[in-house]
Amino acid sequence: MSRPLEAPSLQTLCDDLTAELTRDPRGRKVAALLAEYAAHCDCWAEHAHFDRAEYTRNLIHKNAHYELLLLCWEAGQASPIHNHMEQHCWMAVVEGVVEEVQFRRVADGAPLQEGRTTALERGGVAYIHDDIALHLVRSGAGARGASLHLYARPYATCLVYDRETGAEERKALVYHSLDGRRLESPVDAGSV
Ligand code: 2CO
Ligand code: FE2
Repeated sequence: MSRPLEAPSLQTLCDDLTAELTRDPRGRKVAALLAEYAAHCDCWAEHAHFDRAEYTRNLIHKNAHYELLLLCWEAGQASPIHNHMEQHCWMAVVEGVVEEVQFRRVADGAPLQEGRTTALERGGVAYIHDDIALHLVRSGAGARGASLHLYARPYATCLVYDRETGAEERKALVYHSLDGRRLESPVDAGSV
């Protein structure tokens, strides 16, 4: 049966992602599913919570196969340089411009080597895995941005890296909202 022409709902997207990642843990169709949704849908806005203090991680859906988050970046906010704990990571921009800067470790104690920078607009999708690079993500164009992030499988901690020394440190990841509800204080991603 052919697909309806109207934009898919978040529920439809999550169902499609579950079906795809159950069938293929490598998720070869995930980028196309996210791109279609990001280009045409606005219901991610129910999960948008911006914060001047830090970028926010808003949980949309989580199961054994993946977690889908909306990340909200105020102008000038950036993540630390980090890895993805051997998991697959896709990012699809839904508002503004979101930039990815890649980094590579070259030697113990040496500064990280900066790689390519990619700026994505609405509908643009990026994929990263530890085999490709480390990265940081930030808002671009001097304005706020928002992006959907799909991690397959879910992970609750990651390693963050000092740009000058390459030293790594484990960081616990948090959620700032669940099902669209902003939490008074962030919760540990491992507790949900
Ligand atoms: N991985 C970071 C996080 O989940 C965001 S950068 O995109 O993967 O906070
Ligand atoms: Fe990341």
